[in-house]
Amino acid sequence: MDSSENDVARPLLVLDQLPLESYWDIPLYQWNGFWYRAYHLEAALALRSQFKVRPDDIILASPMKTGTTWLKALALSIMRRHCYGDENIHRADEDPLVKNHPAFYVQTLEVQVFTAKPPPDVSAMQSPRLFHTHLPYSELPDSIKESNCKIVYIARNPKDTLVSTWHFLNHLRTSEQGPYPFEKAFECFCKGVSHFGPFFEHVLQYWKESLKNPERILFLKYEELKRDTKGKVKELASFLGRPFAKEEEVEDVAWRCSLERLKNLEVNKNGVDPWVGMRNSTFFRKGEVGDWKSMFTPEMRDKLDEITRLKLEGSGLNLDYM
Ligand code: PAP
Repeated sequence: MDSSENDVARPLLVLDQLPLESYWDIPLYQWNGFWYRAYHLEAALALRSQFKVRPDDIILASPMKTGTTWLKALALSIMRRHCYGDENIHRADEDPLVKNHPAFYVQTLEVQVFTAKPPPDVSAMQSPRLFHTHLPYSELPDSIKESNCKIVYIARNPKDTLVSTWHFLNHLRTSEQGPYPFEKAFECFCKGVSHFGPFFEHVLQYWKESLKNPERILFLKYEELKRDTKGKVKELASFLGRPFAKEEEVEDVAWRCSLERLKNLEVNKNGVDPWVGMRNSTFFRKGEVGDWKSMFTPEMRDKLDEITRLKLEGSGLNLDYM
């Protein structure tokens, strides 16, 4: 983006004309079928009118809490691994992840970039640029949809996504407020009300686009990445045009980006993100498949499984939800 474009007027947003829902006691506004906080929506509109994509940009995309941080770390490590050199394999000193949370390097367009007024000048960034978005496919800027830039999406089973979101959003509550009732969070999720939700429509949009255009959109699943990390890391690197030459390199990237390593880095134990003020540690929790069992009653499980079955029916997508 040229700096002159920073002056482009932001589209006028008349919030009080939009459908409104209270989500975790926070107002969410509906725009073209998806739910947003006011400042995310405003940033999304600025992004749509101002972002100038490059054909070699890489856009990572996800709903909330489906593996964004892991994917950011992996894409960054794959794209930058030539900087480490063979002699640095398994050495941490050249690793940007030691100095900053992955979100510092791969910024979320509608959370970190376009919420600033004016937004930072991303045209100065070296190619290939890496960005992330939580926006649904339909709400991406046309410039991204019409370009050949690569998009990598990560999805996760809905029950673990909800539990992960519940733990994360509780960090934003005061001790007087206490944890938000899980039953209410569950009902919102089932109704489709969540940041950038409905969850299923978000996932299905990217899934359908990835089927239409597999060279351009890679669809990953958190559970598969856990089950076969090295296999999926290789697939990601090949998709990004940076295939691995040696098995050792794959192991190195998988190790650099592992939850165990990132969680225990000083920056992630004690750092705070400069955009929202969240502690970096809140982005690294258990990373377990099936953690939903710690929160769901059998009735909740049956209800969300049935919603999932109906939503995914006929799509060919399996979200490992059973
Ligand atoms: P975001 O969308 O707000 O950026 P995101 O990174 O998608 O959040 O979600 C965090 C989840 O990914 C956490 O899952 P949990 O609550 O079930 O534990 C977090 O533990 C997990 N996570 C973060 N980094 C990694 C990693 N390197 N490997 C595996 N899981 C990870």
